[in-house]
Amino acid sequence: MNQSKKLFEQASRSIAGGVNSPVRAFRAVGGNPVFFSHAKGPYLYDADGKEYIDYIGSWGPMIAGHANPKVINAVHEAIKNGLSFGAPTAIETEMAERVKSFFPTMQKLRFCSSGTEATMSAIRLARGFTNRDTIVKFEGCYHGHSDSLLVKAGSGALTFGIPSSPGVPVDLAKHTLNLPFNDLDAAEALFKDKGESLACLIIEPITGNMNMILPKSGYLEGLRKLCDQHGSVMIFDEVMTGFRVAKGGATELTGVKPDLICLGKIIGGGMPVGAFGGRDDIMDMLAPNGPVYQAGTLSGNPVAMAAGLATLDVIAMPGFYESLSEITASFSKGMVTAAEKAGVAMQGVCRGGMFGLFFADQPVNTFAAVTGCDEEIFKRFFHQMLDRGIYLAPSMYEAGFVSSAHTKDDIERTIDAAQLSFASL
Ligand code: KE4
Repeated sequence: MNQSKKLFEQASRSIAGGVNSPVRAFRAVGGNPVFFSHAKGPYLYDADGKEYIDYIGSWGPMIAGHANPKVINAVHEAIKNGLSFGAPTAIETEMAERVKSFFPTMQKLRFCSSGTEATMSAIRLARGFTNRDTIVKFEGCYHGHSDSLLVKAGSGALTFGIPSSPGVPVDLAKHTLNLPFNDLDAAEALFKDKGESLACLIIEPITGNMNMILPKSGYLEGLRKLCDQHGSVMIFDEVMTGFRVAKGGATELTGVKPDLICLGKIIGGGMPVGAFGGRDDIMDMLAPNGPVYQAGTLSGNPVAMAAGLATLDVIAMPGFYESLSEITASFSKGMVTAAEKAGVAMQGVCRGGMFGLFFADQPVNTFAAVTGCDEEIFKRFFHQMLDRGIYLAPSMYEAGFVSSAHTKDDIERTIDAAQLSFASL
């Protein structure tokens, strides 16, 4: 019996579902999750010592590759000074100023310890700033697991939301409305009907949780205009896309200026860091300056800040995004070409170090189109690639990631494995 299977059985006796986050359990693809013992550069090593080329990167943070020496050294140095003070440190200010240099619309920000905290806090802030309760999210977008954001569309986009998880009160869920992503007409209809009651809209400007979908031309600009017309706060959830699709995330790529931005993943370089920030007048509503409460014991933790800063040093190097975009594009093109040669319909999209692959014969730009992709083929492909030492996200709804540590040889090995896998589907 392989070590991962044994470890999973043992974990399942003490940890709910055997994992500390559901997607890791392989439920969407079947089989047992792989347990890893260590990682280096683009590679993960499982409990049996088998090497994998990693295209998840811990769900985004590991853009500089696993165990990047610069990041490891920075953490080693920080740890010598102690782990946590629960009091302000200069490194938090240094990190805040550095983040603002990547995201100039963030006039002020606050650190927290996860993307969930960042988005949960941002919508509370928007509700407090506007004195409105109703928020808008987009079907297929995921913003972490706070109650107001675990809500799906009711019978129609214009009706109140319903909980997408037990434990979320119906009375709370009704304050969250869902719109279809990339449908500006639907957004205009909702704002026409309810605009004056909408505290905010929160969106993944380039989605990653219904796999990777780019906004249609003019879509985000249209949402920006609606928020301006109705006094609603525009929140970009860049937890995944921030520092990933470009140095300044989707905000830089699209040129649309949100009122608040939520960050996570890469900002911590693998350590627990989230952040939210934006317009001064909104952020000044946050305690202790203002009445909107938000807090966190380990927020701005100096060791996590050191990991984040070192990671931002790496990605700020000249040419970083040019070479990352180039190798990611070669990966995406190679996968689609290999699929075509095997007579398998596949669509590919990528920006910066993020990619989306769809088993579909047409480009995918809506949630409905994603759900129409061939999940059975995806599952078989996932396991074929896993057997060949290629670690893709265990869900067809997840985007994938390339790091600066991936080499042309890694991409060639991946495409070779894909050719064999497509032929065996
Ligand atoms: P965390 O609380 O997991 O740090 O961040 C939540 C979050 C918020 N916003 C976006 C756009 C996100 O993608 C996420 C988390 N992403 C998932 C994967 N799609 C993390 C993996 C997991 O849940 O284990």
